[in-house]
Amino acid sequence: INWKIAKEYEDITYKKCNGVARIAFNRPDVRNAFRPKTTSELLDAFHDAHEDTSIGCVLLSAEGPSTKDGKWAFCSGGDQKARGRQGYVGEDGYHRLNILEVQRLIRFMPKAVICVVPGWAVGGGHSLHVVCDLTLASKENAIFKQTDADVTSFDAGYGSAYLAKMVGQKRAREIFFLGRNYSAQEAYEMGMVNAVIPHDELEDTAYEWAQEIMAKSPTSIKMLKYAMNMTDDGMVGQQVFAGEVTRLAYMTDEAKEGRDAFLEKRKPNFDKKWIP
Ligand code: 1HA
Repeated sequence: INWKIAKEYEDITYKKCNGVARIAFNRPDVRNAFRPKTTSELLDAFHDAHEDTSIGCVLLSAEGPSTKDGKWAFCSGGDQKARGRQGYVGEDGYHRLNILEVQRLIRFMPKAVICVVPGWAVGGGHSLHVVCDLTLASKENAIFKQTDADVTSFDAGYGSAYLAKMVGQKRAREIFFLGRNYSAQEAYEMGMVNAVIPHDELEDTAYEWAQEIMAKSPTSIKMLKYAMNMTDDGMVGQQVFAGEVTRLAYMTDEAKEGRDAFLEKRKPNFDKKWIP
């Protein structure tokens, strides 16, 4: 894969190739924990991937392994060293929880986001995989674990309640209440991982999945994602879906007539066909 660097960051890498964007955590020595700088950079990169019309699919992955012990991680959640009394403290001294904004960008992105898990997916890192559209996991190295109840930093949104819709209530409660380690295979059997892939083939497979998705009609992928989101996202889900319905309506002759009539200060002359 001939990845080209899209933008240089400190805590993440951001590359593009043939319509696929790859955003990856790049703090492998702390198991890719995120601090406010990391989340700001993620927001910037996801925003770019959202706006870039040449991009059809996004991979959320991680660099590695750790230079200290050679172990792989996707993300170990919020950097506990950066945690203050009200959130995670950035260079500006403010306390933030802006990983939740990252979750919303992934959720409402009009393109599929594939989570690529080469190692630990823990705490807020586990919740990120939950919110992505698809998850591919390293057969040898992926481990899924929820430590939120160990460190009193719990995701009471998508990370837990949406997970329960994915794996069932009993399993989701077990994951959060016991905080055990689950292998890629176990996560697959629970229904929260789409495929278990040999570690060496993980990134290439994710790229191939992205290319397969991109051979489909972009409008279909977008509307299907929003349709599947909508049942869980309440009025915001409807708002996102509704925006796209309005966009499709704009493309009709009726909409053109409505706009033109207003601009020409005349009554609109809709072709009165009430299509059943
Ligand atoms: O739930 C939320 C939120 C919910 C709502 C709104 C916002 C939220 C924001 C964040 C979060 C959370 O993410 S809460 C959960 C926070 N994360 C954790 O509790 C996981 C902490 N890490 C671990 O349990 C373990 O490190 C591990 C299971 C991921 C890996 O274990 P392992 O392989 O034994 O490695 P370990 O030796 O523990 O870690 C390697 C290095 O990485 C250590 O540093 P070193 O001793 O080499 O200096 C370790 O301190 C560092 N590290 C790992 N995870 C974190 C970390 N440093 C800071 N923060 C971390 N999360």
